Amino acid sequence: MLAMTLLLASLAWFLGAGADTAVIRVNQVGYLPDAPKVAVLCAVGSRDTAGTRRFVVRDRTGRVVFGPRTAPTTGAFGPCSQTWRLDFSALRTSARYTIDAGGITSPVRIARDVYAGAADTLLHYMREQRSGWNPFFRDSVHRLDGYVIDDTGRVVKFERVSGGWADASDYLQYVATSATATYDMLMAYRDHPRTVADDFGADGVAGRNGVSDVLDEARHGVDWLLRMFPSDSEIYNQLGDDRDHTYLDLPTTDTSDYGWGKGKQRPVYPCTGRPQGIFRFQNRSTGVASTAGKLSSAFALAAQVLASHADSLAPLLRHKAAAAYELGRRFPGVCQTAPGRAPYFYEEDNWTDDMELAAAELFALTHEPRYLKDAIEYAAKEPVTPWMGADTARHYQWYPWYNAGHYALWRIGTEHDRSTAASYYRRGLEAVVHRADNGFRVGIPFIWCSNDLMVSFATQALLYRHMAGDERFREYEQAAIDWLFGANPWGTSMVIGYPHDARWPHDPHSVVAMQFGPEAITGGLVDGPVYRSIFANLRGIALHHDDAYSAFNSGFIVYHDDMGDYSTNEPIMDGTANLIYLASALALPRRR
Ligand SMILES: [Ca+2]
Ligand SMILES: [Ca+2]
Repeated sequence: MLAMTLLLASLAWFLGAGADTAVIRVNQVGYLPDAPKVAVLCAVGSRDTAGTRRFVVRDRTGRVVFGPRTAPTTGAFGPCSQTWRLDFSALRTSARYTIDAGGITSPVRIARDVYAGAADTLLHYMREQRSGWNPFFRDSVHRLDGYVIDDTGRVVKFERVSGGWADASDYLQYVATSATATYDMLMAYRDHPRTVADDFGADGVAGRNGVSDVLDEARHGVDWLLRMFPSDSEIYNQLGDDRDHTYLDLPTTDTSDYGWGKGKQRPVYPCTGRPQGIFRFQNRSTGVASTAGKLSSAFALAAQVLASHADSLAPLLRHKAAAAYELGRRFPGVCQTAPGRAPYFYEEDNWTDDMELAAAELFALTHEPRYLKDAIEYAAKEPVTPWMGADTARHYQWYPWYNAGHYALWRIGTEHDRSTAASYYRRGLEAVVHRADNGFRVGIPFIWCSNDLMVSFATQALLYRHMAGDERFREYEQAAIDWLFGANPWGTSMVIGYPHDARWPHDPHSVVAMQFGPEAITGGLVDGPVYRSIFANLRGIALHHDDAYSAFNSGFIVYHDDMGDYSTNEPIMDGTANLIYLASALALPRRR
């Protein structure tokens, strides 16, 4: 009898625990009326996971407006011992609702304008990251940049390269990520010019200047990229190195010492085509084209966009785009970032993607046939960005995360080129979708900066849908967007401060956030979840407080809203810019 009582008690506890820890995860921003709409029900640690689940959607008065519907099980994923996809796509009326699956509930919103202001919010983070004059601090940041160094670290000369953006919560700066970010924002302006506001001036200070704020920010990037390519024969690739990580300072009072005094000049690494690293570790650089191609792409698109604004910079950009491209032709191969004291660097292994994008944009700019021919040839060398379909990849091994060159080629090519470019995207999407047979419909590898991959998958899927008129990946495109804004095991948006009334990262790896509160870096996209093995093996990671998400960190991937976890909770500049394009594509044009 006692045994039976204990058995019943433990059974009751188990069922109770299962009910207590089942959660509904949704896109907290909301859903567009014509988009797929699927919430994910996730049971954690419960054995009560068999069978279908019934759910309804209620309006604000509690009236059932959708369902009951039955959701089939979609298997275990990460911490979820079982998942169910609660598909309410057929509900298209704009309103606020509650999804209810047997008493487990979540608010949800449908409206045409759910993404209004999204790109503007992301741009807040870009402005906060500015080097040179910084509108957040209202002060100059790293104005002594920098000393160009040789392979041994010896100073060759001083070059004025202050400007650009800090890459993440450290203050290193890279042309690879900055040129890609610049291109992404130029592309957002070109394709969706009316979805971003004009609330800030060119210097990032509040006040209109008659220019879209996304174009203001892109132009800030262009200015720095020009400084990093001052002559037509030498490209500078990187500003600072990981000696930056010694101190936790604000950018305005950075006391990093590169051997020339605390807070003084920072080293400028040129692209040499040779392995670099002045201490124990070296990168595996083989050429210049990966960086040259990105510079050329940003300059060529900026020349097109700024020419229509009668901007006096346009002729120079046209010249620089061609000059950078010729350097890439002469020195094929990759120009990786340089490690300092730690073995980490951006291990980019591909460069034909960068030259393809440059060639396509140069053709769009000049209409010279040789550029179109080159773009087609480069495109065929790497139809699919290789992380797509893979389990893992090295840090920034395949960068940019999606190949905007195929879309650029589609815009300028013949019917045959267009269908080929679309087929390249389709192959990549198929490879990811093949791995996405889970309740969250995600198939990316959870390497460091997984959110970058998620944004890029969604962007490639969105572009492909536009290019081919083919909806077959729509559910997966939406699932990636939903993941970024809360339809993930942790139920958190991956963007700091957005949407403001939802769950988002409050304790990011950032000195600025630590000193001024997380709202100071509103708009920053954090790295996102990683494989447990990555978190366990990176150097210097220790959580600073108890893990609020411990119940959801029991699976193969982990995410911590904790300052101490630089692998999952550090905002990233290039990822944020990447998301600006996607956000601008999802938003409605503004009324002027
Ligand atoms: Ca503006
Ligand atoms: Ca590349």
